[in-house]
Amino acid sequence: MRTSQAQHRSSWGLAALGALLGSSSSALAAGIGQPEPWQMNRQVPVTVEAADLATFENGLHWLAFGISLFVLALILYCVFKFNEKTNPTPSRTTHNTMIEVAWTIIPVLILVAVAIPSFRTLRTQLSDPKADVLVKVIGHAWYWSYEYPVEGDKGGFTFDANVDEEQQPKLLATDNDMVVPVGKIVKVQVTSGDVIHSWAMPSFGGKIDAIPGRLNQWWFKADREGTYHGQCSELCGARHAYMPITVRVVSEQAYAEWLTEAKTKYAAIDNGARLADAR
Ligand SMILES: [Cu+2]
Repeated sequence: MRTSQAQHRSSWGLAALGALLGSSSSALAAGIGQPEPWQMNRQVPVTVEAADLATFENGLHWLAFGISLFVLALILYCVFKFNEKTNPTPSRTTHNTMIEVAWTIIPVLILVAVAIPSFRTLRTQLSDPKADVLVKVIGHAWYWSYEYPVEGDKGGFTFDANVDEEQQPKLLATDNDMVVPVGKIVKVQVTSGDVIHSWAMPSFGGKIDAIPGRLNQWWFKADREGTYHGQCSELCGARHAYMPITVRVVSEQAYAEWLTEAKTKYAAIDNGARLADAR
């Protein structure tokens, strides 16, 4: 009876553990292009840079975990080995050159090891590759506008993207989306018309400030078609939380079709072609 009870209990325990692991692994699996409830990790990366960032971040977590364990072990060692009872007459040592050199050099080496992949990622992000598509992004209180400059017979329009509160995902959808082709280098030139905003796209692994009077630049190459959501990430005022970013990554053909459509659609709204031509 006792055995069967114990077995019963342990099987319940296993089931609970399984459920916990299952739920935590689903909590770890983040959404594509948008956050998910109970998400613990980054959103699924769709650019090489975003994947690099995720790998780098995971590595850092393990490193910090290892260092914490080491420090905890040292503390426990001191607590048990050098307490009043086990060590009634403490040593009066005040200096130990070897240890002092080691605890200076080793952290420096760790930081240098961390800096190498960090600077490498930063250098890639801030490099200036030849763009296939250029989009000018302007932050306003509290919406974004996008300009597609004239390129041959294409482009030459501008449009605003306001939050669409009727659409899902809630507060992440916009009435007009920025559209770019898949697998192409998209350069965004980011500025602001009023206060500082920040154009952030988690799935692309990037974020860049939109500063009035300054033109910031960033690029991405999305490897996967889909709809990706981001948000203004610089506290910019009352409706800061209501200026989402939606980027639709589509096939080259769909992009060409959208360009033609958009030129007519947005020119009809606010004479965007004339505005973009003037710049
Ligand atoms: Cu903002």
